[in-house]
Amino acid sequence: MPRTDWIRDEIAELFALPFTELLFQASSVHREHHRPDEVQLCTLLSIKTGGCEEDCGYCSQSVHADSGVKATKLMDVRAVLQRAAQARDAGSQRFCMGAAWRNPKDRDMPKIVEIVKGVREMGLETCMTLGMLTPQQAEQLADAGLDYYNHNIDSSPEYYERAISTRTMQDRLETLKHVREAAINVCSGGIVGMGETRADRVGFIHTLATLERHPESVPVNALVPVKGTVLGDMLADTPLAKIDDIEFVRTVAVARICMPQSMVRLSAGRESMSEATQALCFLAGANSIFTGDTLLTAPNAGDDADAALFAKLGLKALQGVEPMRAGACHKASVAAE
Ligand code: SAM
Ligand code: DTB
Ligand code: SF4
Repeated sequence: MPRTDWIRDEIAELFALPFTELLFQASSVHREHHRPDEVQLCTLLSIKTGGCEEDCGYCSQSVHADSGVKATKLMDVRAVLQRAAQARDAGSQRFCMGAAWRNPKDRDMPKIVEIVKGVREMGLETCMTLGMLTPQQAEQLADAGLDYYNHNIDSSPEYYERAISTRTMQDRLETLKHVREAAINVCSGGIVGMGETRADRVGFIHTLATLERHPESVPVNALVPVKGTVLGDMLADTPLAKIDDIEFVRTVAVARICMPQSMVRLSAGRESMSEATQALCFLAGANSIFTGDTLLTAPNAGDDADAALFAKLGLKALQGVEPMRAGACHKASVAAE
């Protein structure tokens, strides 16, 4: 089991290493646990867009933002399955579905369950991100066969309350607990470049790396600044607050060292990242990306750009990780207790 007793000072020391030393350490850890030439391909679909009552300062889908994103209803099961088939045919391994909800209502659950079952039957790993869950809802998703649940802690506990006021970090951790207890794999990460300090980035990784079990997937998003959101507008007014590329790569490297077995996903923000920065992220231990032209509402790098980058770097798509690996193991250990 990887260590979960990290202290903040140790993580700060990793951040402060000479860049070449940090990358060497991260790359060495990466090679012990993963193939350095393989990257997991995941596809995202927004199954319910906009109109969210939460006030996350980065998000275009909040009713508190003036971003121009139109609210939609939950998509039909057939339409979702069509998009999943396209993703599978384009070589994606995991289909991640997001809903702009504070939490799903119980009346939404039958449709969500049908979607999970349908996507899974196509041979794709399934991931959902629907906001906060009750223990019962987590069980329903587990029974439907959901492989992963994405629920980000987003930043340090200290910075969290500056970015969001309608829920707490503790609420987030509660949902992660329900997901773990239902034996669904955990996907949890956050956003870098929201104007937070390095100490916040230390606190962010510390929170994830000291969970009882590390998340199986750790998405590291670079803020996509959206006009009309609090943080998007703040960055437009104070361009110096924008994160430096090297500091972003450092964050990926430290996440890799502190959570050696997790898949570290280079998530939002790749569209405006240079090939060289992305290459450094892969060297630092990122081994998963979102494919396609769109994330949930924001643009993504796109398949042509990714094919060109993979060809240049000699990277290939990771094939066939056994879904529910960690969850199945956890369920067995819970049953044995
Ligand atoms: N409503 C659900 C929730 O908050 O968990 C699911 C959808 S929410 C859009 C999923 C994640 O997307 C957020 O936790 C955040 O990390 C990321 N995200 C949202 N807007 C972003 C932006 N503008 N730039 C980067 N990441 C963003
Ligand atoms: C995650 O950490 N990143 C994805 C996924 N989980 C759901 C979402 C990125 C959203 C980027 C902004 C948008 O598309 O609106
Ligand atoms: Fe809603 Fe999720 Fe956006 Fe926050 S991040 S406003 S919870 S959709």
